[in-house]
Amino acid sequence: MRTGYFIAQGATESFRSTSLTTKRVPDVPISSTHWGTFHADAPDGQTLRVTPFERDENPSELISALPEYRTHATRVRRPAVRQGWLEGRAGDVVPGRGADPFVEVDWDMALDLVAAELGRVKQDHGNGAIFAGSYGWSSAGRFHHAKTQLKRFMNAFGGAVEQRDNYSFGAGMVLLPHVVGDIELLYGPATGWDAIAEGADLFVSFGGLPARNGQIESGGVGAHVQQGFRDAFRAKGGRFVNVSPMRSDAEPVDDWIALRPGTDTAMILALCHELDRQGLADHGFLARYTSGSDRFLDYLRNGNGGQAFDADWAARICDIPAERIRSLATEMASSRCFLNMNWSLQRADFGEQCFWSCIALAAMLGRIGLPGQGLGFGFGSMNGMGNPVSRLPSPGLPTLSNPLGDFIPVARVTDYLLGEVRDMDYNGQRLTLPAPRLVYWAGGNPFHHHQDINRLLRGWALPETIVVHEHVWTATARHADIVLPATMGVERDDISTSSNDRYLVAMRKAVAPLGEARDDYAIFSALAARLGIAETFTEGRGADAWIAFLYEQTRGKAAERGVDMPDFAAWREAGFYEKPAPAESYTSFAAFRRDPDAFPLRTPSGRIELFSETIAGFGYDDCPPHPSWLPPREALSSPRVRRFPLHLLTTQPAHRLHGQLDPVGTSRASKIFGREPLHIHPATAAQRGLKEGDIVRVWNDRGACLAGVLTDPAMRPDVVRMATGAWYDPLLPGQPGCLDLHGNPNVLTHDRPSSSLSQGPAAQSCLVEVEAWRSQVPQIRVHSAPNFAVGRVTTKQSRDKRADPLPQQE
Ligand SMILES: Nc1nc2c(c(=O)[nH]1)N[C@H]1C(S)=C(S)[C@@H](COP(=O)(O)OP(=O)(O)OC[C@H]3O[C@@H](n4cnc5c(=O)[nH]c(N)nc54)[C@H](O)[C@@H]3O)O[C@H]1N2
Ligand SMILES: Nc1nc2c(c(=O)[nH]1)N[C@H]1C(S)=C(S)[C@@H](COP(=O)(O)OP(=O)(O)OC[C@H]3O[C@@H](n4cnc5c(=O)[nH]c(N)nc54)[C@H](O)[C@@H]3O)O[C@H]1N2
Ligand SMILES: [Mo]
Repeated sequence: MRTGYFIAQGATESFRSTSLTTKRVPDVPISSTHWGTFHADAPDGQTLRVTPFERDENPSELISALPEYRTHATRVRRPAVRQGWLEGRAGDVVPGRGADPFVEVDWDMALDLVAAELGRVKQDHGNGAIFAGSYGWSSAGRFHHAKTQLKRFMNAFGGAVEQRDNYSFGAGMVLLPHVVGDIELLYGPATGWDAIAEGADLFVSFGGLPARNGQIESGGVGAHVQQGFRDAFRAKGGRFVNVSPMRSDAEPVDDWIALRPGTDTAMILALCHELDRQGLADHGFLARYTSGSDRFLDYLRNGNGGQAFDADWAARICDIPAERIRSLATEMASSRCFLNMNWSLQRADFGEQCFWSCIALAAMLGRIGLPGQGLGFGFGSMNGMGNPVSRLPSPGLPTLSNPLGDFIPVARVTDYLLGEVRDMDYNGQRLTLPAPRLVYWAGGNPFHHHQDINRLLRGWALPETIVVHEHVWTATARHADIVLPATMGVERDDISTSSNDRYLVAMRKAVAPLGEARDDYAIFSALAARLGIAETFTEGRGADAWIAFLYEQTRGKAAERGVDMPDFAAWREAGFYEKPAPAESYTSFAAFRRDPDAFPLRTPSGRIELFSETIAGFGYDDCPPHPSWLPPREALSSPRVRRFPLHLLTTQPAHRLHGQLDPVGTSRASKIFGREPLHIHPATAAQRGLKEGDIVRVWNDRGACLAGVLTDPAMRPDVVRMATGAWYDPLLPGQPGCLDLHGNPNVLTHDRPSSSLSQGPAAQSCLVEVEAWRSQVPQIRVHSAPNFAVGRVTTKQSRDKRADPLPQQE
């Protein structure tokens, strides 16, 4: 490890990013990840040296973990097959997934097995029996994006069942087109921080602006800008109000309103009610720019069974003073106000309602479309929200079309595995799908991302075959039948960029692939050759040719928009291309505000819909046609609180990206006796006889995990918090319901949908209890290599038993 990198000492949540040097190492290849861009080389051919990108003022410490990660014991070095599966018969469901040892095999055998399985399932059951949704973040480069590679491969093969929407903002993504016509508010272009600094003086953020989340941007971060923009806003005298169960969500902060989680909709309805009551609502705006405001106002005034949605009502639900709600309403109405709500809030029971009510509040304030005012979603969720960037098309591997067209909403994966997608409501449709027989995952980690892992395990046991490409032995890889080792970003050339980032980085291979790892593209090309679809999949291009082709294609599209990019060779030589700053600062809905007839929204009314006839037509009890308060099924207000009195929030991890980097560097250093920290108020800990550093069991009726106590006085005493991403490490592998030794909070969360509209994930609605762990603390095993059966088996015997490999066709 190079000196100068900050390594977290002990179990704190504090992390710094600025201690990394930004000195340029001349002529060292550049590369990029979702957490930053850097120069990297390996003079000894093994050990990476990394230095942050010279244009990044505030690089993330996460890049310092990469050298150790690349060669870590958990790296998948060779193709491996689950022993029980290998010895089983094709078409059988062989028990033992997650528990059996693996047998390492050579590439030819592994590829023959996968090709034979794909061929068999397609022939016997059709492409609809294959599930290749493969949700997950993969790596930053746009060509070697594993999930996209898989999609293209499967489409070339005749299609497979896919996943729609995402875990990040699944509920918002389905709702927003009904309300404002598209999803720009969610992922940009968003109102620029430059516009906010000029145009706003009050920034109210539901869920704060956690600096930890600003380390990340999907597709690759060139420069980390979030903290700089926030500081600039405050330096200009902007006031910052954090509405969140946790103060640490926004430091520094001028005001902290510590409401109960899952109650923001109640608080916002009360703010709306207060604006209406005090005559502060902008009725001119409502009349001109919205439709259905009369229905919404009627609901606010009378819709609560005779009880007004007023500040006194909300105060009881949110557990904040009614006076503070009233004063905030006045403060908002008398300020140039920008509202932000983080994505996390809609990852909850009836998560659509908080986003919709936030839009209603902004509409009642009447500032939508004024420079730097109005609202946005996710400014505290990722680095690039509000980053002023010219919109250029991003390069991406074309996925071909899926002749099947079948999909599941992303978070319904366990229902689907269990065969329970029957007449399922989804955004006005009804979905019915049989359970899959073959599951294929590349670039994602369902044992990280999905809720209620014990239920997932029951579904995961049912397919005949599960294939995973991975570069590390995640829990998902450990629960697969065939695991193919994939290269990491630093081991290949690529193009990294994100629509919310200024840079297009010419990623260069810094080091040879570890062990026998191959690019996903090489793996799929070899499978395609075996299956007779090589030409369709590759179009005759190798990886180098594709990267040059995709870059030049992007450059051509940029030229059509009057932007002149360097040619491929010049771009590579420079290492990156910086997109030009936009000509003027951007505010969401500015054109619509200027002239709503000339620039109508793509909603049925052309206006912001505060009542949606379309959603009314769906008739969903759990998603009414206007912003509404529906008490969450699981929250501090639900009866369940008598058994499980603490609300668990599962936030994004400061020290890693999801499950990526978990066993190394600052992630490992942040653990307590190797367990994931549980953030808990000191009084709540004391009530249970717990102190800092103790090991606890966190549990409810869905599961239990171990964790380490980290006290934090600046959070609500009835809320606890665990970051996502500790690799699932079951006491009894393969057995649903057993203790997770490590601290993966998804053994505790429920996987019921946010609503019938979106079927989105609702992880934040979760109650738990915490108690001291008095037994011996078992060892973590998931940060070591899995169990391998002795020797490398290439015997024809087991191969022949499985299936005859298809003949090579290249
Ligand atoms: N309880 C709870 N759960 C949550 C959330 C929450 O707030 N609470 N948040 C959710 C959200 S927003 C998200 S986005 C998801 C994230 O869930 P995921 O995206 O599934 O998490 P990652 O750990 O990023 O998984 C990506 C995997 O791809 C692998 N990978 C990386 N590069 C490559 C490659 O080039 N080839 C191959 N074959 N594999 C590669 C990595 O090793 C890693 O295991 O989690 C969700 N889960
Ligand atoms: N370091 C790091 N950064 C990341 C990621 C990562 O893995 N690591 N993942 C990235 C990804 S994929 C995504 S989608 C984004 C997600 O971004 P978010 O979903 O916004 O992130 P979270 O950390 O889940 O939540 C943000 C804050 O919302 C607050 N919050 C939770 N529930 C409530 C509530 O009911 N009311 C209020 N008012 N506040 C609440 C929590 O205190 C939390 O700190 O993060 C991205 N950034
Ligand atoms: Mo996400």
